[in-house]
Amino acid sequence: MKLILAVIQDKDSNRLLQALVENNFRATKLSSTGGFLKSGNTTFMIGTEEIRVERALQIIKENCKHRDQLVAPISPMGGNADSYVPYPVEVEVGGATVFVLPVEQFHQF
Ligand code: 2BA
Repeated sequence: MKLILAVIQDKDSNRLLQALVENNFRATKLSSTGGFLKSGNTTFMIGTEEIRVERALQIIKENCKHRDQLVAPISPMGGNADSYVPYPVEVEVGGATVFVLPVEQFHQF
């Protein structure tokens, strides 16, 4: 068994959940926060047989889009002013950031 952890954008989360359920995947949707943008994103936990991992990755790919997002400047507040960027910067946010982990044990009590 494998555990897929997928960090995706909130905007894609309902569509992805629906597609996973339609394809008989079991998934848990968690609210998460990206360390860089410090804004909300969504993390999916998907436990599945190894043989179905490729199909799950395909569904994630089909339902999650790259988008550009503006990062507002943050005051250095006593930090190093050399690295301070006084204007908003555009970053491209994935798609999906996906980890596939081995599952040592799986229990449902
Ligand atoms: P955030 O950490 O909020 O990052 C949002 C986007 O900002 C990233 O998109 C990337 O384009 C940019 N970014 C992140 N760190 C950066 C840095 N040090 N310098 C310049 N730009 C930077 P993605 O790479 O698509 O990541 C989307 C979200 O996926 C991340 O949100 C984070 O929540 C998660 N993530 C990405 N890589 C991860 C990792 N190695 N481990 C855990 N979570 C990760």
